[in-house]
Amino acid sequence: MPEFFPDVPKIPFEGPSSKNPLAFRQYNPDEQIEGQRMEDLLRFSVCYWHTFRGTGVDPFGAPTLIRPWDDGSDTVENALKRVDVAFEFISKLGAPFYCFHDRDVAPEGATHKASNENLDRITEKLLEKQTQTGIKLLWGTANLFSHPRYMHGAATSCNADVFAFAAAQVKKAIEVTHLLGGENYVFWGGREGYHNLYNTDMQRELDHLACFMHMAHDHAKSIGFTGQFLFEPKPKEPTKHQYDFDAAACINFLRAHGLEEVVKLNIETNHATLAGHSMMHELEYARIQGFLGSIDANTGDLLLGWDTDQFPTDIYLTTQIMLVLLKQGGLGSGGTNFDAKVRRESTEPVDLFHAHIGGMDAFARGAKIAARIRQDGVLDDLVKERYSSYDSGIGAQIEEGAVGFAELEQYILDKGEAAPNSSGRQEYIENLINDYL
Ligand code: XUL
Ligand code: CO
Repeated sequence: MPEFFPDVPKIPFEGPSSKNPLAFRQYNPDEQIEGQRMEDLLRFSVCYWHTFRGTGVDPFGAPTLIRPWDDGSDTVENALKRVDVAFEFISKLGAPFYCFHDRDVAPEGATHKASNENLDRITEKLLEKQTQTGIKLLWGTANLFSHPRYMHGAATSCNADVFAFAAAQVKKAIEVTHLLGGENYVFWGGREGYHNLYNTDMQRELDHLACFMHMAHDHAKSIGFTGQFLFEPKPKEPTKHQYDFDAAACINFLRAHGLEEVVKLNIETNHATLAGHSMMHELEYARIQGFLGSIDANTGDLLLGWDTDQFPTDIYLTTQIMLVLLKQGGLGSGGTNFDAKVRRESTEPVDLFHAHIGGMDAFARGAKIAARIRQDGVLDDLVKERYSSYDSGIGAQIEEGAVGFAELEQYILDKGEAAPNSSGRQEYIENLINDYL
């Protein structure tokens, strides 16, 4: 079997003093963090779409990325070869998982039947490679946005035939995910949103989306697929308004349509920032309500307003993410999927390794920092102290539901004025965090 990355060995852990660009400085799979192996806590995943299908094309220019193994055709032969490339890459990197959309791995055919046959051929090879290498499928999904039929959306399309086509496609994608032992199945809204409310029946579109997800869940159950369903928030792009805008909108949608028991969220950094939130906010909001399922690890650019899907290298960001993930005790069946692409100027195959090594090291470092912060209890102590007025007296009575407005009015009439506020100490806390970085 020819090697596609002949100059790259299996990436070793060499520790912080290493000068080897093809080594981990921080990510050491067996190292324990809060009683879990780093590999089991972080559950890194390589995404098929950016890493093996990205070409460097952008709205202003042609492909730039050099991928010697790829003949550029959308054929089954080329797709089969890419499977070898992908598993060599993921094995050498040492990531335990990968993720894909149906159309990333296999070409769309002239009919749904032909597409399914293509997918079956590739799935067979994916399964063989998974068995050979031990690499597992974190999640599968269906591409319901690239084909022109999905121009008005898929489950929210005004065209019922398109809804039916999308259903057929997701049925197959769930079956393939099940066959490959996928641990989750993702719904990212793609074109489920609108550009213009004058021509949109929002109520009907949202009802259709809910009906679609119920059908998906019914089918998953009927074939014995027990993987976690995940809904991925994103506020805009490609539509002006995506229905899965942010964690709050998604959770509301799921609860309003009786899907809260069967769907959690897959939260992506660049989507959080597009929605005007920090990633930490989105994670914490989802976590406190029991909806934090998995993450798409990437980052946007502070100066650009679109979904740049860059690899995460900011230690503040990864520390904040890990503070929330550790509070939850990890991601369960979820993982840390690099939904990120190398810049179109990073043209060589080896750049894919630099990108993933950097992302994995940034997360490992963030995890270690977050664990130290948690071990010292500095934030816990500060937060506990800040809310201590609710631990006894009137505060405890409020939390217990033992008082109402009348009792609280009497309390204030008797007291005259509220107790003085203490300092929020924001700058002190920010300095404290810096001490750990
Ligand atoms: C798009 C995006 C998707 C989903 C899977 O912005 O994040 O790749 O992660 O469909
Ligand atoms: Co994503």
